[in-house]
Order: sequence, then C-alpha cells, then structure tokens
Amino acid sequence: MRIAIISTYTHPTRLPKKERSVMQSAVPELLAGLCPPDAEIELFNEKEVDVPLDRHWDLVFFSYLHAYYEHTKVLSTLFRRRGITTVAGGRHAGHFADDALQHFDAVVVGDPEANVPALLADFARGELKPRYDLPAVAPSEIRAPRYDLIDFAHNPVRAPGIEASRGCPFSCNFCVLTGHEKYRYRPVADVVREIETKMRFNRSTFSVVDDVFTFLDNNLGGSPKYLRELCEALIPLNKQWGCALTWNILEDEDLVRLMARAGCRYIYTGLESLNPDSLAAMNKGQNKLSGLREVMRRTYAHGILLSFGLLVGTDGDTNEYLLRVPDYLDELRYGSVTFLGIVCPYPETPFFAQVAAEGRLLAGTTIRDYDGYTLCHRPKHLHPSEVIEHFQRLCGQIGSLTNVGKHVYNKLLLSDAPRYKTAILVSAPEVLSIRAPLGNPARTYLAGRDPIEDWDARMMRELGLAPQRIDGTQSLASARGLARVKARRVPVVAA
Ligand code: B12
Ligand code: SF4
Repeated sequence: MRIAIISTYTHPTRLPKKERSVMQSAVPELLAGLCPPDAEIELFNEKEVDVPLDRHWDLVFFSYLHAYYEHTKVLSTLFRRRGITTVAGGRHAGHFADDALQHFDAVVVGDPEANVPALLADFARGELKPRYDLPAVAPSEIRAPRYDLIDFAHNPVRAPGIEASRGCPFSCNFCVLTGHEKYRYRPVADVVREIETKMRFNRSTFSVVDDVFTFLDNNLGGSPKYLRELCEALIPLNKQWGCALTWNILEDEDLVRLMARAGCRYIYTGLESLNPDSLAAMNKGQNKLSGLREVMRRTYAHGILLSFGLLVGTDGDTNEYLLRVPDYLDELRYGSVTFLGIVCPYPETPFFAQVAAEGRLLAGTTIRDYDGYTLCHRPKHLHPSEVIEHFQRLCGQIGSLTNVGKHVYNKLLLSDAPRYKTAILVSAPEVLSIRAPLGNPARTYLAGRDPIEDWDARMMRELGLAPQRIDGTQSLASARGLARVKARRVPVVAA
C-alpha cells in the first residue's frame, strides 16, 4: 500500500511562503508509526516543502490547522479526482466532521492510535467507513513516531519533537483544548526510552541543533510532580531541549533549576497579556503578574531562554494598555516576546460561544481567518480598526533590531550553562519573526476582508469549492463538550 501523510500549511501573510523553523508538526511521523511495516510511506510537511501534485498514492492522510482547511480541501479534491482516497484528521476535522466529509473520503475524530490501524484494515479490505471515532488509548500505548522518516535536509534548524503529555489541566477560554481534552501523560520510562533509542537528531551544518529536541506538549508542566520525575530521568541523557509550559511552574525556582540540569534551554510560555483585566477575560488565572521581572531574570540565570507570547484584541484590552506595552516590556528587562498574535475565537471554544451569542463575530468571517493573526470578533472596549493598528505597531516595535540588541545584551552573560549562549543568539531571528505576518501590505487583518491565497482561490473556483463560513450557527450546534448550546442563528456585526 502506498501512503502519503501530509501536514499542510498556509503562511499568515497569505503569500506562498515556507517557514523552516525549529518546531514542526509531528503528526506525519506519528501516523507513519501506526501504519503497517510493509507500507510504502512518504511524509510531507508543507511548512518546509511543496507537495507534488502528480504523484500517485493509494491513500493520503491530511493533518491541518483550522486556517489551512480551504487549502487542504483543494489538495484533497485534486487527489480524489485522480482516484486517490483521502482522510482528514485533527481538531478541525473532528469538530466539523460533516463538513469535512464533503471533501475527504473519511474523517478521524480524536486521537489516531486506535483509529488509524482500524481505518487501514478497513481500507485494505475495501470497506472504508466515512467516520472513525474510537476512544483514545491509554497514554502507555502511545507509540513512538517514525523519526527515521523525517528528512532534516529540508530544514537545517528543525529539531525532532516528542510528546510526553496531551491536553492541559487549565481552561483558558480561547484555547482549542478547553472542554475537549483530558490532561494525560505517558510513563516517564517510555518517554526516556523513546529519546534514547528511537529519536533521530538533526546533525545540521552549523551543529546548532545536534542533540537538541523539543517537547511538543501544550503544557509540559501540567503536573509539576510528573515534570520533576521526567527531569530527574532526563539528566543522564545529556541532551538539550525546549518546551512550552505555564507561568506557575516558573515561580517554582527549585523546579526551574532541575529543568536546567536536565538540559532544558528554552521555555515558551503563553503569558498572553500584561494587563490583569485581559488575563481575567481569558480565564488565564494561572498567570500572575506580580514578580514577573525576577522570575524572568532567574530563569535566564539558570541557563534557560524564556520566551513568551502576547495576544491583542482580548475583552480586557484598552487603548491605554496596548499603547503602553513597549514600556511595560522595557520595565521587565528580561522579557522576550517571540510570538504576538490576535486572540482567535476558535469555533470549538467557550470564547467563540460567547462572542457568537453576543453578536460580536465580524461579518463574512470564514475559516481561513481563524489563523491567530486576523481579527474575527469585535472586542468589548476597542473598535476592530484600533486592534489592527495596535497589532501592526507592536509587531514593528517588538520585532525590531533594537529589541534584538536589547535581548542579546540583557541576557547573553546571565548564565554559563552549556549551549545557553547559542540559544540566546539563535533566538534573535525568533524575535524578528514577530514581524513575519506583516509581509503582505495588502492584508487588512480583519476577518471577511482579506482574500485567501491566489492559488487556493483560483483552484477553489475551478473545482467548485465554497469557503467554510463561520457565522456562529454550525459551531454552536455541534460544539462537543461545550454544553448543549441550542443551534440558533446569531447576528454578525460589520467591522
Ligand atoms: C508545532 C505547532 C505549530 C506549528 C505547526 C502547526 C501544525 N500543523 O501542527 C506552527 C508553528 C505552524 C504553529 C502555528 C500556530 N499555532 Co501551533 N502548535 C504547534 C504545537 C506546539 C505542536 C503540534 C504537534 O505537532 N503536536 C503533536 C501532534 C502529534 O499532536 P496534534 O497536532 O495535537 O494532533 C493530534 C490530534 O489532533 C490528531 N491529529 C492531528 N492531525 C491528524 C490527522 C489525522 C489523519 C489523524 C488520524 C489524526 C490527527 O493526532 C494527534 C495526536 O492525538 C501545538 C501544541 C500541541 N501539543 O499540539 C500548537 C497548536 C496546534 N498551535 C496552536 C496555535 C494557536 C497556533 C498559532 C495560532 C499561534 C501560535 N501559538 O504559534 C499559529 C497559527 C496556527 C494557524 N494558522 O491556525 C494551538 C491550536 C491551533 C489550532 N488551530 O487548532 C495549539 C494546539 C497550541 C495551543 N494549545 O494553543 N503551531
Ligand atoms: S494554559 Fe495553554 S494549553 Fe492550557 S488551556 Fe491555557 S492556552 Fe490552552
């Protein structure tokens, strides 16, 4: 059986750009590990390479984020016209299974471990079902991805990624996990064995990422006890790694010291806002704003680069706060923002249910707009145009060369931990990447206003595909886990 597994991608500028960064989707190699050993498998990560449209496979699996749906529909339709069977999975496909079934032969809802082998067995017998929805397996049954199939030649800085846990114990109102996923983690011994025996590292030209890997977990600190055990077990491996976790972990200095000893050199945390009202509006109570500067300084002093993300457009944001963000960051001195986005009401979230019920979705919103860089709703205290002005100004100010200079100057000499200085220097482009979404002057960043990518738009016209409109109706009806909200048409407002 010839199988292709494709992780699709579209760039926030809506231009045909690649993004060869450290973190990439691990779904292709994860699904490959669930395929029979005799299958001929090819993996494609569109963030790094184009997908060949003329090759033949028996079966193609697609993984995509919400905003890549239209593009993924185009690819699937082209393949199906050539007799190739296509399957969609991931959070969007699971939530909008009925919509996806119009464009794919089958949809997998939820985790792949039980579903993919069942689907492959049915396909081999010629009995493919449209929907696979088997329950998740125990975390101890999660299998290692096929690291051997990752082609590092496409990306000199890519680090292999591993999952120690899935889900997150917190309930931020804008997060796609909230109300849908239980927090669960794999046995420490399984994770360590996978790193020791299965993981393949990227021996890149500049040796920047040799022996480096990333945890892909949404929140590696979901259980501090588990994280401690994991770190103890990682010390003898002598590898360097990065992860994402929540602010509460950083306040525990002993744990941060242990993480550094275990090889942690990079932590991303979704700080989201420096304004208490905005954090409250996002139900992000785990982020405390007191003592930020000291927590940041000592994390660096232990040899860990701490980067964080900020969101604009939340219901607590005001003009006064957004204007002051660069000053707040200067006062923090050790803060390093590597992600700046516009808060996104993903359709399966409590935040979406709220803005839809209150008639605050912008008119003409389609799924392409749900990319974290496009305003899809009207915030409580700001006009949509004000949000965009702040977003563009902050991208320019925070992602500036001056800021890179301050970042390196303030932090380079804070620690002598092995590879700490490399991590600081290598992170400079990450700070600049905050500007990346601004690369298309034609973008308004307002939902319903910006055309999708030229090629996708042309192919959608030729193939007769309509965009998935998000006006509140369908999502309120099908929101799994978000209570039984009655389907009803909700008013949309114009920007
Ligand atoms: C690497 C990564 C990226 C990469 C690659 C994206 C990608 N294609 O996954 C890049 C840099 C592009 C990216 C960008 C963004 N990301 Co991101 N990213 C991740 C991260 C850290 C790891 C993804 C991963 O490989 N996980 C491991 C794999 C194995 O798990 P998984 O992707 O969750 O898939 C599981 C199931 O959904 C299912 N599955 C998925 N696809 C398929 C397909 C088939 C056929 C089957 C059977 C099953 C299946 O199997 C997996 C195991 O259960 C996740 C966090 C996380 N732990 O998932 C966030 C995450 C996916 N990102 C998120 C966000 C918000 C963003 C950004 C908006 C901003 C940001 N923080 O950077 C942008 C823009 C996204 C957009 N345009 O919509 C959110 C959700 C976004 C969404 N649309 O659902 C997540 C969940 C983080 C979070 N908790 O908020 N991200
Ligand atoms: S802490 Fe992060 S992963 Fe957890 S619910 Fe909040 S946004 Fe989602």
